Amino acid sequence: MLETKNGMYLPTDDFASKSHADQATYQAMYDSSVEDPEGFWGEHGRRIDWIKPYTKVKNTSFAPGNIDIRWYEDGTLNVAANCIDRHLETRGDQTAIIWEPDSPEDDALHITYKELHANVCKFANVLKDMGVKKGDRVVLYMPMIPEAAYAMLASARIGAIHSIVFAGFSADALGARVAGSNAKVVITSDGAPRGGRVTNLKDNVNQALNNVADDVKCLVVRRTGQQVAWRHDLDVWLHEAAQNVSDDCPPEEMNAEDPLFILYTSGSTGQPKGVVHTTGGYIVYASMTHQYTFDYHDGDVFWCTADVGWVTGHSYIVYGPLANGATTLMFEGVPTYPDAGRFWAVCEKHKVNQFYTAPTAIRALMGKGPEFVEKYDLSDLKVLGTVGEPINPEAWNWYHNVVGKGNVPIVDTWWQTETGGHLMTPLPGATPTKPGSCTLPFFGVQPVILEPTTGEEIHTTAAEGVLCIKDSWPAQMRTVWEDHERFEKTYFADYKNYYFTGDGARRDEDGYYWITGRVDDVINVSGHRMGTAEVESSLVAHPKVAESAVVGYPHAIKGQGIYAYVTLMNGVEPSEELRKELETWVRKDIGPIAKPDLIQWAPGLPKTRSGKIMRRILRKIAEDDFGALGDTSTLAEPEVVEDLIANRMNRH
Ligand code: 6R9
Repeated sequence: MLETKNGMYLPTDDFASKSHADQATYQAMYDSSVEDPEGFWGEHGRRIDWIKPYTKVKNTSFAPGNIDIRWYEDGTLNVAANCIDRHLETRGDQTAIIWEPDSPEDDALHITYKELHANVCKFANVLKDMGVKKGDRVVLYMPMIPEAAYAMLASARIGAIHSIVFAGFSADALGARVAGSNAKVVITSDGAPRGGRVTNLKDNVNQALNNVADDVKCLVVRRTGQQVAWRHDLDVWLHEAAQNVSDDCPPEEMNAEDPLFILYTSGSTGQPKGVVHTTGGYIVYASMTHQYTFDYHDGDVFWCTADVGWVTGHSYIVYGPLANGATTLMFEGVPTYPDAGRFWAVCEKHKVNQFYTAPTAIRALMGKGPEFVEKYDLSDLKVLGTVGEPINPEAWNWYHNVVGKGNVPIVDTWWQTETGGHLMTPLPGATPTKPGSCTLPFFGVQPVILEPTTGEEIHTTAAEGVLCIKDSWPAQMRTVWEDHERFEKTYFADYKNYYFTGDGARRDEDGYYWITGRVDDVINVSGHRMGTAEVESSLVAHPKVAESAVVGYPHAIKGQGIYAYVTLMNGVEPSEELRKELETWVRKDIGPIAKPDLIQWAPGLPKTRSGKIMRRILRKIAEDDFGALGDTSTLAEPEVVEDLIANRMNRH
């Protein structure tokens, strides 16, 4: 049992002594990382193999009008070589990837580093044969199969920039991202089995490409063997093309600041933006956080349950673990198939040592009862992690007591697509934890809390406000794809000289951080970021919809649910059929994760006299907390609020 003191769970002496960092080591390393970032990152950059070693470490500016972020800018390297080739001599026969398929009836795969090398090289040569060159964009729309990792690493190997679109996104969303990055090739599979059902990925790709361009090629992995509509001039089967290519492909020499990948993410305004991560700083930081946050040691089996379509899958299924020569587990399925014990069955089967998942999954499984966990031997677990949203203490305690049997440290990792890796997290051998707090910053990270309206930094230990970061860290995003102005506007304009996270936070009297949620119009549904503006623009694109406002509301499993207020066109009658139609519309337009949970027919929306929708009021009504609506005196038509309250959809 972990001992507690003042409500904090303490690392055991035994764990601390074997860990990469105990409390004293963390403190010493943290202090040196902020006092001398050049020296610190100069030293730790050498955890990566460079082709041409860097002489410059940090060259970063958050100054208004000159947002410029460079790390290791004169060094050259290849990320795939760091994730594969450099391990061949020492661990060529060690398993690099354990693949657990959707159905427990099917065999798992164990792919060694040698096999990974051959598979990635072949994949890279196939991409080259399809005309992909250094700097070209490649879009991945893939199930969780080893080929998704091969495709990422093959792109990195030849210097192509990958952009992964989560396979749960619709054909339309996929099309927009292919067009947005002007991609040459889309990589997909025939179908994607998940939870016993199959999504027809190739069909979605055909539909997406039909609307976008007529010269984008498609590389198809055979996963299910189902029939697919084939475009004879543009489609290539991987298994056929791979027969004719060599299993060796020399890695391209990349500059540290060459882009490694683009990943689209939702913001408070407009359509999702392409977050750009580069090569050197990203891989240094992904590998270092993977090692320290999870206290990963040689021989451990590491499992991150995310999808490679999200940043967590990029940094902690593929890049961080493989750069460290780890054994990383990739799971194709879902936590509740064939039953709610699947996660724990997989942990037992593959003797998982570090397990990393999202609070939404924990809450869903918690509701099914402890018996699904108790059936399995989880004694190999050494560290449990969470990511994606604040974890409520109830879920934290269940994770701690039922999964960890009271003696496995939990790391609550706070970070973002934009940050590339963990920014705040406990280290399991160093940091006493408090349920619900992401505790303290990682090396080199300087969080600050600002007063929201004045933008002044609050210097007292206990503080609450908006969360910003004072200085750069190596895996920080560098720009928005082809829109540096949007980068500056989104992250550096509201609070000058700081990186603005979009999150609110509280710092307690021990200096521990508690994320209070987004302060912008982004909602977090099952750990997935969704811009309310995106759902609104989808709804208003429907011919029967005049206007719409979307807000989040507390949801027991998902964290937040999507609540849509919809004003219909004159003469259109609300009906259950129309409600279904709108749900399907958004699902098709963006993807299943954007489907509104609740739709309220709103004859009018509360607006200021200047026509601004008062979202604060809409949030309160959606939360069923309309007793405290605050100041409504600036409303143009106060009576619309009465109607919205009377017909609210979420009643406790
Ligand atoms: C990695 C990832 C980022 C947003 C972030 C915050 C929320 C993530 C969290 C957390 C509280 C944690 N978030 N981890 N909130 N505690 N441990 O999730 O990236 O999809 O870009 O989302 O998620 O609001 O700003 P991304």
